[in-house]
Amino acid sequence: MLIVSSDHHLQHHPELEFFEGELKRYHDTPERASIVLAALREAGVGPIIPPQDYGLTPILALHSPDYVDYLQHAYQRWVADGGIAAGVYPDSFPVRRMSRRPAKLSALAGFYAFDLTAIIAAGTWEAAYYAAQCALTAAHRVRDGAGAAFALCRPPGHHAHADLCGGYCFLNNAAIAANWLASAGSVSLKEDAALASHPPTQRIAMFDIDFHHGNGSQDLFYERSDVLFVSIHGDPDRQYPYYLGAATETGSGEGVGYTVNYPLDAGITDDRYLQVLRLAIERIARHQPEFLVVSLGVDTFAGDPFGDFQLTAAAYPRIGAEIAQLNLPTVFIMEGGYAIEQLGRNVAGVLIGFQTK
Ligand code: SP5
Ligand code: ZN
Repeated sequence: MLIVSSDHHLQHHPELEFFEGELKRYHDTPERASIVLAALREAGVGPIIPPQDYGLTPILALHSPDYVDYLQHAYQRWVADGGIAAGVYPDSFPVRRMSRRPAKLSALAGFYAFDLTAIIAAGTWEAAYYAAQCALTAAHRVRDGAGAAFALCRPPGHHAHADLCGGYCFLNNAAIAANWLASAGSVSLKEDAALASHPPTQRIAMFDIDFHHGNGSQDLFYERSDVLFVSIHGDPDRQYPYYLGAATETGSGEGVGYTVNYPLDAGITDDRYLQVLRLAIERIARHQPEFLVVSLGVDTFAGDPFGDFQLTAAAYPRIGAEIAQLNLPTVFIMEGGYAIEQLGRNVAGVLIGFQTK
């Protein structure tokens, strides 16, 4: 399977995050991506290629221009305004009944974030930009017949909305890839003018199997029927991101019926998880998508510091094999997974399970 990976993510390395009431080491470490890459190399999954650069157009097709401008310049503006060099740390949020947009750029930190963990440090924009390019490269190759590809994106993306960062996410890599696949006829890519003439695709499915609900992806496609969004995750009644991800959220307007959430109880084991996965896969098959975009997080693993599921390492090849049953051109996008010791093996497990069916 084709792997798209870039070293630009190394430039994003915030030191600290507010976690359970204390400042702790930032969970989304550069080590995470290095470990996954090493595991894929060792398992002989490849070839491994660098991303192409498609520019800002496919990013701006989903994210608002003011948000993208903010992400690009936030760090320099923050430091120029006297902010700490460690990164942009919001201290206030425009929640209910307080939502004006402040004039001072450094005061926008909370305006464009929904939690305290999307720290914008010196190299964050560079890393986020190339993570999105990795996702686009994988989508492009799959669109051109590669069968399947894995984009080793870091920072992850599925929590990011059109104009909100959070949950270690800044640009929604999976959604950008899905949107590009859905609209390849109208979104031109800098490096490949020939793509501009490709007819628009009708149906895409996004399958989010990160432990956390993909609130950003859901919201970006909530009113659309061309991109089906299906997510299996820890019930938001007890788990982050709390404020989205219930089974009662099914889409709105044109999109009614095209958002499908499977919130699950704590402690779920391999067999029960696989049952739910098969239900989700049946729903995806009914959509008859032309392409599948999988938000692949392995924080469903028993040893993960965030998740409360009980999946064993043996679940991951089974998950990959079930997804392969859909028989669709598939773009895998790296999301979460924080049990460092087993992270590489679990991600490789899904991809190898997919390949061997
Ligand atoms: C991409 C991704 O996986 N982002 C995850 C962001 C998770 N933020 C969680 C904050 C909630 C912390 N509560 C932890 C309880 C652990 N016992
Ligand atoms: Zn997660």
